[in-house]
Amino acid sequence: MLKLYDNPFSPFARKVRLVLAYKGLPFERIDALALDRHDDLVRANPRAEVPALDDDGFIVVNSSHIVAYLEDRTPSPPVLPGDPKQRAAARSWERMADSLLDAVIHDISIWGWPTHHREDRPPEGLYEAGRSDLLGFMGTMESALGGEGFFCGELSVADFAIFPHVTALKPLGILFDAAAHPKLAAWFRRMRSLEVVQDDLEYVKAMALEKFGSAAMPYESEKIVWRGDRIEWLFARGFHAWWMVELEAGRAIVPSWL
Ligand SMILES: N[C@@H](CCC(=O)N[C@@H](CS)C(=O)NCC(=O)O)C(=O)O
Repeated sequence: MLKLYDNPFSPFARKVRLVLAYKGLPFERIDALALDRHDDLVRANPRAEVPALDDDGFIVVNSSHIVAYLEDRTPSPPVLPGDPKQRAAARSWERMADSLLDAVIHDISIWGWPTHHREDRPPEGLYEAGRSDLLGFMGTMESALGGEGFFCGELSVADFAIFPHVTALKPLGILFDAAAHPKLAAWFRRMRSLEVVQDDLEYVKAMALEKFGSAAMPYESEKIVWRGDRIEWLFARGFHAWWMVELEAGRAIVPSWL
């Protein structure tokens, strides 16, 4: 059986879980960011990142590569459109979700994580910079969507990649404006009505209760893993000095293939 090095809350793992469920592929989950599974995860992925997929001993890492592998392995139902231009567009939306949406949401949400009880305040202007960039991207999504259907016509990896990030906006106080974003709001409702999406949302909720309900914290609660795009956005918005202090204080880990 397929084995997923997973984390209930990771948007990248959520994308892969949605694709696995949509393709009807059963899989075993390992809560691989739990501290007691760290060594297993590093054996599968030296960068110690989820998701990683183990298909009978063959390991694939990086969510977009896992989705591409699953599409080749089990082409039906497809998560890439048949038309070459729509396929390219779907991959491009996936990349925007994985790089831009993830980076901004990650960087401004740290102070609200249930794992890390930080006593400091975000650097001045960080939340506002993130909010402004996210609102800009919500406008881009609104313009791209039609009145019905999905980002690239049929349901595709574009939708599965974007959806987990969009669920994170409300807790950040970044709301759809029914007047400004009617198509995005309708798309979100459409996504939430899909059975695979509902099942995964139930799973995320159940895991939040299980993992954060007790005093014992299964995950890292001091250090933050800072991957490329997440650092890049901070630097692009002028918060490099704050990040250097994090690094020097030993609160920042930078993943490496080595
Ligand atoms: N490019 C990778 C990014 C994966 C990633 O950033 N995973 C995060 C969780 S969202 C992670 O495993 N971080 C390690 C940690 O927090 O310990 C992918 O698409 O799979």
